[in-house]
Amino acid sequence: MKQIDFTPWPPELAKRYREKGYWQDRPLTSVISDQLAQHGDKPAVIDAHRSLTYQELEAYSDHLAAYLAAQGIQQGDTALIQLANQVEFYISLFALLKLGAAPVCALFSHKQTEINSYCEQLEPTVLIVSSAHELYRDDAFIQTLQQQYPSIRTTLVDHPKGNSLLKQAYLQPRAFIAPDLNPEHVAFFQLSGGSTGTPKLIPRTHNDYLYSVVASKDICELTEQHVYLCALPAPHNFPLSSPGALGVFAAGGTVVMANDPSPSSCFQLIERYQVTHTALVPPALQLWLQHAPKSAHNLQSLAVIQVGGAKLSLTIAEQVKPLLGCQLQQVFGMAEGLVNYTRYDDDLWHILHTQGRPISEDDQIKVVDEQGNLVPDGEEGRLLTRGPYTIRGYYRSPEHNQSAFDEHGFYSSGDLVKRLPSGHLIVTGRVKDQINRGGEKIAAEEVENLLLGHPNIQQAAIVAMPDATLGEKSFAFLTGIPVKALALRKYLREQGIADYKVPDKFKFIDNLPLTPVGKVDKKQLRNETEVQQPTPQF
Ligand code: AMP
Ligand code: DBH
Repeated sequence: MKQIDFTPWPPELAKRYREKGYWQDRPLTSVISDQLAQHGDKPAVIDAHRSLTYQELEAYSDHLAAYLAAQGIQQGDTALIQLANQVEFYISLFALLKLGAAPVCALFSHKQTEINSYCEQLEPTVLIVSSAHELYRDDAFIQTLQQQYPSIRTTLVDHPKGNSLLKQAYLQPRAFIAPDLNPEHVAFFQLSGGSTGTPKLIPRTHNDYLYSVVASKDICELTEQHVYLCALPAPHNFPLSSPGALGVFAAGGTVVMANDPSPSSCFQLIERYQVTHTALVPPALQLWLQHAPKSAHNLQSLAVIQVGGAKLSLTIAEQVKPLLGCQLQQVFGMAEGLVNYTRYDDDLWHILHTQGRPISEDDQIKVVDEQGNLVPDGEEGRLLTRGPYTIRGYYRSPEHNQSAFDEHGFYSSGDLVKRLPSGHLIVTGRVKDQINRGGEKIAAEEVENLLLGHPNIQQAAIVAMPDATLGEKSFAFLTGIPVKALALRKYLREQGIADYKVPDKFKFIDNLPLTPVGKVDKKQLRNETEVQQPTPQF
């Protein structure tokens, strides 16, 4: 039987995680199968077009798994899903999980460059995509992928409104004979925001992910009464697992899917389905705060808004209760593992000022200085972590793993934090070469490499510049023969990268500033972006 590569936890830690009951040796799909006896008839998930009970979600994912098995897809294979926020996302994810064919779930905003990189790394056997995405409006891109990656045997395209091969495959009853899965093995791949040239894949096992989901569900006290609005892109680790849709399923609750996190998409759904919980990035929360006071929709059912993905400012945090009438929960997580939550019974200061504390008492945290020495509580340092649901290595990236993990297997997230005596963390900055554009992560190197492909460009350095709404925007400093920003945007779009990765600003300069050791001095460039900002007028 083929097995998907991943870096295992050392046996003594694996033993501990089992003994402490974190690893249950159960498949990730148990989040739905466990509900069938008691909540089989309850709505599990609702989108703009349909509503599925737990029984239907289980049956449809079985049918689709049986269909794929009949096509020769088997345990140890890999797959790629690119769907919008629609019930088919969970049907497809669960079908592939049941088969033991590990999918990567691309964000809907991803384009050729990202999809090619995932296919290159995974050699998937299955593609499940939506014709609502510009890449799949016709067959051209799919054919290119099939030629380039002969591993692809089955492609199922969904059409949002009409019938589709995907819908036929899951609606048509077929008996599914489930293979024996090893919950220690890879269930699926998460996406890293990354800081390198190619987007790294994160292998997550059944055991580690299920633990993070169930423990998150318990921290957030979810029950079958709760209704969760999935407003962020469904594959993202936050709305999938913190506690996200999987946590809501594990509690027997209902997931309502919004097309996007805007107030115009979400407020009506909150009222209509009496939504109790949701998860937002800070810029979306800001829009909600602006629109809620004048909205005709009744938002009273909302009990908790989780906010994470990027740093939430204190002034915004303070407005949640007064303007939305619900509890704020800060969440600081990463697709690589570690997730921190403020707890409902934390005092107000910790809820407003910190990004929470880890899920597990076995989440080990080190805060270190540049030499790797531990710094005392309350002082800023780099965050290192390992634990029962934090990966020990990226997929097939031995070189990058050398620097991303220390010799004791601690993952270096690239975040600067302060730890308080209570265990809460405050995110104070970042050392990784990344821009966090309102929760959407941009690996500077990936976009710099694309820009270097332009004939006029000699050098490229992308840094974050402060932005009132998004927290950060991206600023590209370039050397070479000047090209207009419009032309550079067009060039990058032609390369097929997600729109959010296209720099917000471009500037040609004579030379990039260098540090004493001769590396591009991004700190100086960041200072330069602040100079560019208009001074606020009072
Ligand atoms: P990724 O590794 O792409 O899943 O992105 C995770 C990163 O997002 C973290 O390492 C942080 O840099 C950032 N992040 C997530 N949540 C928060 C938060 N609540 N506050 C500040 N930064 C955050
Ligand atoms: O930004 C993230 O990646 C993130 C934020 C909140 C995350 O992965 C999570 C919670 O699980």
